[in-house]
Amino acid sequence: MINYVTAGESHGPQLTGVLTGIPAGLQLDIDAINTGLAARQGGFGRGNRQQIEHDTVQITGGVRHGVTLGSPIALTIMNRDHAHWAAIMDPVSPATATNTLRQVTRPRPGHADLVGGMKYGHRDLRNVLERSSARETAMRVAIGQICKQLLAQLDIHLVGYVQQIGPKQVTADLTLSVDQLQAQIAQNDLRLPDAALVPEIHELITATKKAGDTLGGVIRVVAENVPAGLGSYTNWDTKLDGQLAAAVMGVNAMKGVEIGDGFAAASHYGSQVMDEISWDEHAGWSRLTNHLGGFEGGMTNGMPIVVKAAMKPIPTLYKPLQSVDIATKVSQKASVERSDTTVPASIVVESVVAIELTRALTATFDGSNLARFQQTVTAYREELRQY
Ligand code: EPS
Repeated sequence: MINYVTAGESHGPQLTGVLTGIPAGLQLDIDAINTGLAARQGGFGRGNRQQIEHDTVQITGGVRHGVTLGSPIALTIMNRDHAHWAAIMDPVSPATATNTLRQVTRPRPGHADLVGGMKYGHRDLRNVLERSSARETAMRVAIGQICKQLLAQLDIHLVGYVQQIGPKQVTADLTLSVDQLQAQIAQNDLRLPDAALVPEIHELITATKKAGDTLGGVIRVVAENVPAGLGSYTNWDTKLDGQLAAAVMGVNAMKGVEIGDGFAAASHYGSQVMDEISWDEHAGWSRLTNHLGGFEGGMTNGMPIVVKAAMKPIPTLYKPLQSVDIATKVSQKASVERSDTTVPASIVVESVVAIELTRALTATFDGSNLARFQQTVTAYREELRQY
């Protein structure tokens, strides 16, 4: 079963990732991983940090001649900005008067600063913000894009896109396929499936930036051709929708997760929400609708998986909010750190969904070797079709 860990501070030397459990024999497309990293960096509303970084992944373990070995995959993404922080973020040299400058003592409301400092006993809140920064999500995207490549070998495809930015909501066609969605979002710099609102949202972002404020939004991820029966109804902690929700909520700034119709289902009648069952020789078992977003009883049901995430506005504001200095206890404005007005978090949410689906598949089927993994999943799909 796959697992992963990331390490690294935002202005430290590098981000590090270790991914275990990817089958041997997967030909990695490094360019595609880097395309995912570029998507995370790009988009309208990004701050100046992204002009410094050109995120590319280096692979230093678990892969030979471009093909996975089945051993842990070690990944590095360099922080170019570290050059400007070399002394202050030096991992080894003892602290001195000069390399501890730029301390942060005025926590930003909504960020991890204050509680992180309280919990870990840091008096310089830089020790918190360096790790809680969304910079870490670069590594999750690299890992997620590797998982996405494995999923593609099973003909499972997914995409994350933006449905809402601030109050501006796109009325997307919910019947679009992953391919169609991918083609649509590639045509604008907001990952929106409908370009009509792009000029309006550009204006909103520009005005928000001018006002020193930030925006949140809603992200939707769709995954197609996921076999039925991943996850389990037998215990609360084996329900895959719960695991997906935890992974999505684990992305910085997420405050809500929905599966399928989510909260809207609560105000409808059961007859409007349950997806009626059908069967045919070719497609096997299916549902006539997909209100439940591909999940019944905590298990995938073979319909497209639909996950939505609500992201709060980025808490780092150029027009800072009220705070209290942790050194003096004097009420002051929060510290101002470089920030973004909006971020392309949909590629991050897409990546963590890819990771959780890969985890579920590798937990269910022997994932030692890609060819065997594919054969086993194909046989399983055939068995379910005939059930
Ligand atoms: C980010 C990198 C960070 C921030 C941002 C996201 O880099 P820096 O602090 O050097 O500007 O731009 O993170 C936050 C503002 C935050 O509050 O976490 C990134 O690479 O996504």
